[in-house]
Amino acid sequence: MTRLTAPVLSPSAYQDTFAREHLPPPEQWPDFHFDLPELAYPARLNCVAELLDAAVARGWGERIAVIGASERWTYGELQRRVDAIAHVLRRDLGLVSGNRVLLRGANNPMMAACILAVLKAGLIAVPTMPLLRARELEAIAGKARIDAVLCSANLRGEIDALAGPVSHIVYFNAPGQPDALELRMARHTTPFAALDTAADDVCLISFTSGTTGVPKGTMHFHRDALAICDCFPRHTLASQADDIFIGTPPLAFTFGLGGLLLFPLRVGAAGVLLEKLTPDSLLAAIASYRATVCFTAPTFYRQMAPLAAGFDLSSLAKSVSAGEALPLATRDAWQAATGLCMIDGIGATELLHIFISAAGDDIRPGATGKPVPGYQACIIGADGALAGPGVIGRLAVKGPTGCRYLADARQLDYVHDGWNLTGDAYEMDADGYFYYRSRTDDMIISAGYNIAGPEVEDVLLRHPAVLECAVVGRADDERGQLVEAYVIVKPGVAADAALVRDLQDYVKAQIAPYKYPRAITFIDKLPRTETGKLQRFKLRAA
Ligand code: 3UK
Repeated sequence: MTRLTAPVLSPSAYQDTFAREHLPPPEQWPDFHFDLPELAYPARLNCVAELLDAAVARGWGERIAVIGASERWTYGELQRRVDAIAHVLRRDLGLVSGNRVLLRGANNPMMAACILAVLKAGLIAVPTMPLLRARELEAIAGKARIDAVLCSANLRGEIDALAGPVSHIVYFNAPGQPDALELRMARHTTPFAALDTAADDVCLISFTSGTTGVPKGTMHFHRDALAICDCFPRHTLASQADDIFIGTPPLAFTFGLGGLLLFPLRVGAAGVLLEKLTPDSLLAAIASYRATVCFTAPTFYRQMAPLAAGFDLSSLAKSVSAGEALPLATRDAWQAATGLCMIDGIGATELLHIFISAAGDDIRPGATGKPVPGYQACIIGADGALAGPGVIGRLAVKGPTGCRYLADARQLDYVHDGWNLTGDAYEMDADGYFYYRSRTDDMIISAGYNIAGPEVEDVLLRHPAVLECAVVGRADDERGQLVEAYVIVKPGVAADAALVRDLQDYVKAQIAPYKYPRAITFIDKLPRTETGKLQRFKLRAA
């Protein structure tokens, strides 16, 4: 359906008009709402001027902004590095405003400085995950028409292997190398004045960690980068200047970009940026950096829970789980191990960050929560009409951020009637709490019954033999689909026919028997994306 009000954009500050030209047509945009006073942004806005320059002007120059494995930069020091990199990009490389810069690096302070410099200079950041290969990078570089690359030296292999020509490639974290970014930066010691961008100039093209198909680029404005800071962390998480943020999501994933960089900067707090974290090393890092807020995925919490007793986690006040559904079994295990009541939150690359969540006394275990202040959500039933409490339907969301795919017909799938449809099947209760059931296309339909895989997984995860599991629908002649569980057993457990029967009986005793897994396959590893998401389609195809 076409809507009557088309969005009106303010004049762009960009010389290179690629981003504006490749936004979806206005009638395909979601509605945007700025219903909180803090979301009333001025028409000209550079998010890094706000997050960094304004922070220093406010007197936070000596506060710690980012912490890495071997460095600790104040807001002032981060600002000087960001300015030097911005000079390199604009003066040395001659990039013009609106050009796209591909970024490649793991979580570390230089990667953060590079992202901020790109935005401050009026260029558009295209961050990429460290594990991507040349083929995948080429697809992204082609689609976003990359003008330059900033790459961490230890990840240069795949960039050197790129087939297409990129005019500028600069390597960072490369001290001593002849053409390192660090050497170029040393020649620029003057402040860089942030480009006076329009609040609705695109600053970020984030490619979805999508499980299938050609990657989708989601386009976000300068104002969006601030809007996510002024919703979830401000209202739900209630983060403060003395917080120390830590966690695993890559900066190239908007979960990590917000949670480990933008959120701390917005309130004068610090973000710890560490590479290659394991459950063990993250616990050790929380203890040694005295972190107060942790962001990671449910499986990571599940793996950390049994190890937690060995670490001093007394500094940790808040733990945020996102990226995938949080099983109740995992919530309980983490709370038993640490005393912390997990803050679950659903976010999406299309919406930039978390839009439904709950913290503190508002947490209702089993529910993701309620719409974060600034956002609205509802459930759309099979008939396309609004569904009331107790009915499973498609989750629809709107707020200050929303989906704008870079030149992609799939915009029509994600946005309907001004609402963002995330692809999740959800249910609401009479109090307005939202309960995740499954991805819409992962709902298992077996012999006429609708079965949500995550519900069966949650039961299996409570069985003492189960380390991890995934439940999917396998095609079946008789039942349409068959409930199939893939199970990783705990060390020392015999994965045999007796255990299969035991697991099946265990499920039947706790939820409606028709939901029990008729097939159980024991495996060593579940297929996951770099952002920790289970790739159910790979299991279904197995
Ligand atoms: C799923 C969840 C249940 C859900 C993300 C926080 O995950 C993020 O973005 P992606 O684009 O994936 C979005 C999809 O992931 N999901 C995320 N969180 C939850 N399902 N409970 C949750 N708590 O299917 C959603 O549609 O990779 C998460 C912040 C920023 C993000 N980009």
